[in-house]
Amino acid sequence: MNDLSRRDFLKVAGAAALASAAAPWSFAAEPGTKRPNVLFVFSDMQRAYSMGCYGDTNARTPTFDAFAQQGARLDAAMSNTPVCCPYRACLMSGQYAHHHGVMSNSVEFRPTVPCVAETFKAAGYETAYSGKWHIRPPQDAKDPTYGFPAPRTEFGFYKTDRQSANVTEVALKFLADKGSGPTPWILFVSYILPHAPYKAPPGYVEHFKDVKIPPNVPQGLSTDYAKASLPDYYGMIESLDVEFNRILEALDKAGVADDTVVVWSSDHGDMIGCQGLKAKRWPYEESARIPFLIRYPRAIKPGRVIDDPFGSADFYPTLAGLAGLKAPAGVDGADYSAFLRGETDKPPRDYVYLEMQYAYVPWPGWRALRTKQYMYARTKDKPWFLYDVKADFFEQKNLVDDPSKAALVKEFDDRLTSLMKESGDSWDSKATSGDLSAWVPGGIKQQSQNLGVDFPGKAPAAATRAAGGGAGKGAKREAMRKALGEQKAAAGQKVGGGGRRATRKAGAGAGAAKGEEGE
Ligand SMILES: [Ca+2]
Repeated sequence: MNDLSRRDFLKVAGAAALASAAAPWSFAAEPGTKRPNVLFVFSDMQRAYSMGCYGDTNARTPTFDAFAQQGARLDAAMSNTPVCCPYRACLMSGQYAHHHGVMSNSVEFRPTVPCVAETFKAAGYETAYSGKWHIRPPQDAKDPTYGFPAPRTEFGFYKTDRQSANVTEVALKFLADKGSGPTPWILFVSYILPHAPYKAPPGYVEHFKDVKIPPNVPQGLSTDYAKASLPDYYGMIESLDVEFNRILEALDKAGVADDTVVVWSSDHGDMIGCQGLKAKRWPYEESARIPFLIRYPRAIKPGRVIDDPFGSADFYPTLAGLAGLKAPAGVDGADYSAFLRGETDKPPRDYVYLEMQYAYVPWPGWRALRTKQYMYARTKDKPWFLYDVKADFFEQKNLVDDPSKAALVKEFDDRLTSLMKESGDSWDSKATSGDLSAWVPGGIKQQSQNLGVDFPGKAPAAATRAAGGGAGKGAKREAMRKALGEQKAAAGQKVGGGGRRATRKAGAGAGAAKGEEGE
């Protein structure tokens, strides 16, 4: 450790307790030592700006906030394709959607590389998975789980279960049985919360009665929608904070916290009225930017904050790198492990490439490029937006038509075009399986999930009227009733209910569940 890093460490660590730990992170990966365990915990539909450690004063997240101080907080972690199945396929394979095939939900996963659990298993790791899977199948023991245990085994629990405790229990049992054993392990824990429907477990929503609405939520329908949704959204996140604490305590009890790489992240975010939009599949920060907190006392400096872009395709090669393993050739992601360990100041890439073929904008969707300072997105037809996310956190000033930024827009556009080409993506990229008829031009998914704003493609007439486009109160009431009614209807559904049938449904892809639950 050089003097500079020691000074930095002491500055951030501060507390005597940490100082007395003799900076264990400086003694990384000695040859011949046991490889670290990996505990990857993630939620569903949790945007980065939803926790105290990410600056959100609405949130009550003491465990996440303390955890962020114990490791690194990544401030530009992005979901390469911010919707359920594409993200999960990306997480497992380290490949972009146009390579692993899952460009939308309900599409067959066709990785052309060994997946993350296969790589760890081949290196002698024990593997385990608990919670929402959503890459079909697995339905029974013969179905592939890409290196994880078969379904319905003790540590192969593939269930979309809104009772988070059920998912946690499997993890706690694993940590008690295997946590301190001689074999290194990799455990994924996958929660469905805070996914819509917005319904917090009992006892939480009361904490968020005075929730503040973000400044990029337009007045009117969008604000009403955010007010109706956010208290439960934050309540669900607080309940996850409690679950995560249970897991961390079990890890401590097993005595292997220093020997384990622990991550908290999410598959994508949720607009909840920001920009006048709902849900995900959007290139805006609330949809595409995800939390990523990582702790590994033997190699990652506590309290580090990283604003370099880091994408979900990078997770697999990076976790492998932290364990001294190598992801196979053919993954699209890059290995950030040397950067996270502080061995270099330069990350392997300075951008994240984002793609969404099946988007709420007209076919064939959008592509985007996130750098440390900017987010640039375009549709096939034209540039859509350029935001300076450093200066304009809530993306309220679109620079794409600003004459003084014309050269910058062109630079981003050229770069995005060449990245598309380099990686073999194109505006003609199409999924090769699954029923995607709802997404083709004129399909029912086009131009939905908006609360009356204008975006590429024409907004539905009803929503335009409701946003104040000349219609009366009746139309507005109707649009609000519809927006909130969809939520209530979804809340009333039995989701991933229980037993064999529910497990099959959860594993069977988006077509298995109604409405947003499938995403
Ligand atoms: Ca999701």
